[in-house]
Amino acid sequence: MLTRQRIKTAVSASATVVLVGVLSGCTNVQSGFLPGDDGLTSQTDGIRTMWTTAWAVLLVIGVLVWGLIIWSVIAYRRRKGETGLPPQMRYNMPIEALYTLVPLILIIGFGAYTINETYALEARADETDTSVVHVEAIGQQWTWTFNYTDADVHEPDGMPAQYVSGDDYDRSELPTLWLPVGQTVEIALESRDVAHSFWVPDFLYKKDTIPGRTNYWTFTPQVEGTYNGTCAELCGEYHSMMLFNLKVVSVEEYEAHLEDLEEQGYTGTISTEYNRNQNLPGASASTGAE
Ligand SMILES: [Cu+2]
Repeated sequence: MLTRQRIKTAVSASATVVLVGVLSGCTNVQSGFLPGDDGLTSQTDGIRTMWTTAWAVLLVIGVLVWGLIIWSVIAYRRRKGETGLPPQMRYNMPIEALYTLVPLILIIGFGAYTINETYALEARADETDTSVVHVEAIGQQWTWTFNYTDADVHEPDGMPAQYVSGDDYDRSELPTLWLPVGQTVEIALESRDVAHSFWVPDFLYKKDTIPGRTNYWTFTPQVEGTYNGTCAELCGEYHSMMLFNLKVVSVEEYEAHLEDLEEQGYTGTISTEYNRNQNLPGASASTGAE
């Protein structure tokens, strides 16, 4: 009896700890412990919902499994005076059917959900839609080039983050990509040298820039603000300095910024002419015979 009492106390104590933990981190639980606020882009809410749904489902299953393990360890432990093996059972059809079916349903469910969400995230803009804003982000060791393809202007040369001491650096000196709020944007992602990755943590999405190919990220920024961006692919010695700003502004401010760039002489785009790789697959290789 005493043991049963102890088990009850232990169970209710751990339940209290879990509950307090969950309640005290309530806002974090709602955000799924992910960065950024709701609705920052047309994609963030879908990504956040997928993340939190997956965690919720798996946590329920986890609690069930851990509970069953702990219960059976305690309930079927060897008692005083017991010898030999416990009764050996061969199989239990209903339980075997259950633990085959439940994982199957889970895998199919998660698979379908993920594929669906991925197709939505990867959808390109309609080519005939003239309202879509086209920009180009080119990764290079260890900074970014930003071209505004529609307006045929570019941002000034980017610089790797200049650390003053420790993690201290001036964000205002980082290359900055401006985007208009509420407009669908298609970012063409390219690389001049090795694989990099264009990552805006608050937007809950990142995409690699691969030498020799163009990736696209199509979305609508929905909230004005300046967001931190970084390279998410270990790309060499100064990878950690490969930072940028993403500035989401009103359409008027965006237009004014493009005009500014033009007036300051940042016309044209800095495109593939500065790529370092000359030996990409499919490139017409100049042979040694020449
Ligand atoms: Cu990089």
